[in-house]
Amino acid sequence: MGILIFIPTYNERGNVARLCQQLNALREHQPTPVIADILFVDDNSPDGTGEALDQLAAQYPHIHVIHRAGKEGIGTAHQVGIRYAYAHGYDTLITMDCDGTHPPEYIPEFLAEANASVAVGSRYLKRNSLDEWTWLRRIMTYGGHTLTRTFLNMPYDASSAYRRYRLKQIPLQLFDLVQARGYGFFFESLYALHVNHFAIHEVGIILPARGSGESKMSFQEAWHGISRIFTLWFSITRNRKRYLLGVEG
Ligand SMILES: Nc1nc2c(ncn2[C@@H]2O[C@H](COP(=O)(O)OP(=O)(O)OP(=O)(O)O)[C@@H](O)[C@H]2O)c(=O)[nH]1
Ligand SMILES: [Mg+2]
Repeated sequence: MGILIFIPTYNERGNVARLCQQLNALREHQPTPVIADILFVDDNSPDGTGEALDQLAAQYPHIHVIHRAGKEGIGTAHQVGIRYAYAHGYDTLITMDCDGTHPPEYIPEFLAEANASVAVGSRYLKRNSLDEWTWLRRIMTYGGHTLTRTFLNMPYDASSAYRRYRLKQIPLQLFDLVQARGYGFFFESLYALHVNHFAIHEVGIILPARGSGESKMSFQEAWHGISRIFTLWFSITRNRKRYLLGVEG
């Protein structure tokens, strides 16, 4: 039994302490305290996020940090978090961004959902979900959603990183099917879960604008993400069984 909250970081020095404070406050949450360990994977952020995290880890025994040598992508960071969670026997994994756009107060709702293998924080269930976002970021988000709905045939918010996985219901091999190293990780992993009939539940969330620091969603990253949707679509059109668990190929 145990909950791990996983958070990837790259240049989030101005956000880490506040997020840890908010997550620690959930330990007193009523009627259901959220007692969770927290794992950060930092990619040697030039702004010193790694050192700030080391200080937090020294202060709180339930906070852990993995340091990687350089920026290796958000997708591979999530793979590290997922593998850590399985290796340490956690039965529930929550993943979220560090920039303040994923308010921790939704975590009790993610945990309360009892049946689905995956709960996804969705930006498309509430009208005012993206009110604080710039129009450019909204267009990118809706554009990506239209593509994943159309080409991957999934109704969910497939690029949302705010998720809850019940690891005892999902074999680790499911994540071996995912190849994307960047933002494509999110729709590729959700696609693999979807085609293997793992129950997916959506929780409507309202996203504030990013806290301090800058977006890592560069034009190049966005382009990689879009081309990954088409690569994935091409690959599943050629081989429908490519993402089925237990099927070679
Ligand atoms: N370890 C690691 N973390 C990353 C990397 N790229 C992004 N992140 C983190 O992943 C989370 C999401 O990144 P964001 O820059 O907020 O990207 P986004 O949420 O898609 O876009 P915006 O919120 O519009 O900026 C943040 O906590 C980042 O610090 C990376 O290459 N490695
Ligand atoms: Mg963000």
